[in-house]
Amino acid sequence: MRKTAVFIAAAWVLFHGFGLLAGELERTGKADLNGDGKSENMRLKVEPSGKYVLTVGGVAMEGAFPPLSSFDEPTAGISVVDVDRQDKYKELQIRVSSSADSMLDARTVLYRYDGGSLREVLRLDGRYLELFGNGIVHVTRWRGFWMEREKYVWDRSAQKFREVPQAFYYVGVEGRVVKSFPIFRALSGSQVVAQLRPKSAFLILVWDRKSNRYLVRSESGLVGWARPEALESKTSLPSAG
Ligand SMILES: [Ca+2]
Ligand SMILES: [Ca+2]
Repeated sequence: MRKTAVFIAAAWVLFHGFGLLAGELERTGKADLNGDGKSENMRLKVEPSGKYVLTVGGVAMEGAFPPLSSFDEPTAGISVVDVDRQDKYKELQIRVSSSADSMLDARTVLYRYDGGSLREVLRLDGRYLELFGNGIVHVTRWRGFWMEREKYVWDRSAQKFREVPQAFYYVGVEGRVVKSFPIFRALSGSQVVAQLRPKSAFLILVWDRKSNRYLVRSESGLVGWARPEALESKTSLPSAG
């Protein structure tokens, strides 16, 4: 893990939530976001509905987070991150999450402030963001029994993030067969490689995004594609639930 790169150059301005029963969450901070040597005042106000107002250097912007599954003990935070150390800007990250599920219930938005306007550059719901400071970010999403990892790169000329798609997404989760199910030769079609035997172990290698199929290696070393329904209903996966 490249832990040292996580939130590099980040300065958490205010972080912890407070336990108001109703009403808004408010966070304030001060930082130079556009590299002109002068600090901007920053303020985030979030309503329980998820609507928010972000004010930076006198520029106000309204937005909305998708509702959290629980607004019990919500936290809100603003922080300064550096997407790309090669440019003069720093980005403002705003985030709300609930105590119910800190990953699924996390809403994150990155903004860039150029001195006159605020622009959204990345929005993540239920996903974690890792910044490396060189324009590369990793976005991680919990998919029930595994973590999907996506890569995005900051395009300097277009001033936005672009995804770097992968052929497949690494899963690397072991499980055990409860009820027999087939693994298939191809992503589509019905040519069966093997019927996995009850109580046998298997390894899920990768996921194909387009077809939503998982490549599985059987206990005896055969490889084929499995349907997600089979993995969800006919197996025991250690991290499920
Ligand atoms: Ca400034
Ligand atoms: Ca920068």
